[in-house]
Amino acid sequence: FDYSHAIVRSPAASVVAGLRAGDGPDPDFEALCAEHDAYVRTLESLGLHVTQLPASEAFPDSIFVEDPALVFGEGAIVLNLAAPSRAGESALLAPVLEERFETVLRMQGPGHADGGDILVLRDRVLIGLSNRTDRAGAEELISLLARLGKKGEIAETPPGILHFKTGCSLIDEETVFALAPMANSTAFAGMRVVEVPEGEEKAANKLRIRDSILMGAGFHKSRAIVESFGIPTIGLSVEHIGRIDAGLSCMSLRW
Ligand code: CIR
Repeated sequence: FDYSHAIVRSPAASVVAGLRAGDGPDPDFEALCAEHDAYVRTLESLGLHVTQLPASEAFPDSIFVEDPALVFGEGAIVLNLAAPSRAGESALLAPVLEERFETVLRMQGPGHADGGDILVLRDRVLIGLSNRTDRAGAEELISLLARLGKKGEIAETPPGILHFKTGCSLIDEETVFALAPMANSTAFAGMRVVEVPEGEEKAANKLRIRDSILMGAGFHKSRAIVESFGIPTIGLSVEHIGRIDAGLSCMSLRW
């Protein structure tokens, strides 16, 4: 969690047409920008050096920089995104990573993987299969992770959940906060699993940065659970970001 750097991308006006599974309302552009701004300021206030990339109108979902790449101190991996409207985001981000990392590996396909499906644990990297991450992609990713000295492991994302991390996040290195359908996953073997309270499903995607946890504002039960671990929380509005199926982890790459 001891990150020193983050990359984010400013929202483009096209973000209001971002992908979503349901047919809910569009986000409001100004309100979404305010949510994004507050997020960036929070990362900075926690001591991260944040690079803010320019908005890209051609890619409505490109503010979700977590999905086209995986980054570690040891190097970066450019991923193959499954959603056709997002596929070009990898090429958009790759040069930015080339400038910052000595080692940049690339998925070649034919498989796909989204960063939102990847949960980095202390001793292994979980890759959740989902509508965006297929087995071929996960297997290719395991071999790329091995080149960075990391062990990848395949996990399942329950149906109806966009990304693996839509349904879970870490409280600390031993503790995962997970939606009920994921709580018994064998992927979390050896860890403590705390269930997300009913009615607060959108609180599952939190973000631990150093000694704090960023979480959606208003999820009082979840906040009390997290704080019972002695970790201060920072509540951020995710109402408009949430309208396009996103949460807090999606908006940055951290290392
Ligand atoms: C999408 O469907 O791809 C975007 N509207 C939301 C992506 C959220 N990303 C993430 O959870 N890592």
